[in-house]
Amino acid sequence: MKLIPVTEKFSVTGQIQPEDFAELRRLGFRTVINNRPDGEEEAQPGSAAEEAAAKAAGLEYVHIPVTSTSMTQEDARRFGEAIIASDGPVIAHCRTGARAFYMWVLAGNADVEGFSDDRLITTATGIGIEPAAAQTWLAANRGSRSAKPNVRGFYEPRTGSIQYVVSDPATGKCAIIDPVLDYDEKSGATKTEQADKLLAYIAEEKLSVEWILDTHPHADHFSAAPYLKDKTGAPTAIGAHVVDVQALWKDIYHWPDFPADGRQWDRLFADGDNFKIGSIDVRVMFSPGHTLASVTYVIGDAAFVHDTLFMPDSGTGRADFPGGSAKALWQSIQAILSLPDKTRIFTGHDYQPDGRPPRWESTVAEQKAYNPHITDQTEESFVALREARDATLPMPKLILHALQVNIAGGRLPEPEANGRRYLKIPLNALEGAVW
Ligand SMILES: N[C@@H](CCC(=O)N[C@@H](CS)C(=O)NCC(=O)O)C(=O)O
Ligand SMILES: [Fe+2]
Repeated sequence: MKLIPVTEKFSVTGQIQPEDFAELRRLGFRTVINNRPDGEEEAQPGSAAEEAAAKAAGLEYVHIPVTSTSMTQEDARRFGEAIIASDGPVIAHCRTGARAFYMWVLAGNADVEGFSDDRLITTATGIGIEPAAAQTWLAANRGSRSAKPNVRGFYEPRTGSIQYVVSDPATGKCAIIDPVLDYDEKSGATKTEQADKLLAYIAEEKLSVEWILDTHPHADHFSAAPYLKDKTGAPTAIGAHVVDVQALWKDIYHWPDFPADGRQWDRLFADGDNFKIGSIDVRVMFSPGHTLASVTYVIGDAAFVHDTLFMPDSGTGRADFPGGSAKALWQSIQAILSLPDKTRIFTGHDYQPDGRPPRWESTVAEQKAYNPHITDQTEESFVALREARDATLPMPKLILHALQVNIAGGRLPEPEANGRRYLKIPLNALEGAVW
């Protein structure tokens, strides 16, 4: 068995035998991916035998059969997900290791890990692929695809929210993430200053908006998604579990006729859904815990993690809103941290501890090393810490204002007969009063 490490988490090898699986487990692997269709040659053990051997050795097993001419986007997506889902090193094999290696590249890992073509060719050569063949394959399949989007964050100081414009430098296409509609609760006034700033940047940079995305139904501000859709014509989207949040809050507001089916957005994303911003692949990860519907958008090498992880000096988002769960939040955070160490992490809020200037960008490696809610924590200790802290936090001052707007996709309530819009505030509906 010749194992070829590609990264710390990922290695490839040629055909392995059932008796090798225990040794792989001993070497620290947690998942085996088999990229060979059954029956390529007589001596091959076959997927069923490999699966049984993996089970016996305590390894996860994933079969994604491909040939060198039939590697699809969907295969690559499943391959990438199997790596993310694994709680430790992954070994992928085919006959020689070449297909497994190419699948790793197709799944976008080489871009995220910052591998140059030269480094990929060196790795390919170690697997036994001719350098010229590797070069030709990379030119055809890696191409000029940019996986490093430009990310511009716009800090909104009233609620400490960060809004993002994420663009593909190759095509000028962009997405807006978590835009804020300004609201002054003291006077009841709304305005579009924040959203207009995003539009001004988009115009200045000559970008074209492909998506208006929310990571979750926000509890502290109104979403400006409908305003921006009016201005740009771009579709709006959110995580598919928003219907669960709608069901929960329609009761709190006593709106029996509220359509809790997500029709308020153009698209609802399920876990693992893929789409593109220009030429850059986007993957949606379901990240519940802070809310029932939260999602992370992984856009090239950048993950928009909203209120799961804050900056490493600020810990994590709270998990005590209706439908929140510290345990689910821990699991969502683990999935985010299993992205490559260099992944850029963009958080949804910054509350400026000790009055430092607002910051919103970190990396997976920095989070693992410096976030006290992560470093040396177990699920149990995190849940205890999170719940203890949540017990001290008052509800966000706008939670009752914001949810009724945000479960309607950010639309303000319909005007009454006098042409004026009114919010509805339920009394004694939420736990967590701090007197
Ligand atoms: N003081 C803020 C608190 C907002 C808040 O609760 N933010 C959520 C994210 S939506 C959070 O996770 N906060 C964590 C914390 O305050 O430690 C307000 O009233 O708006
Ligand atoms: Fe939030």
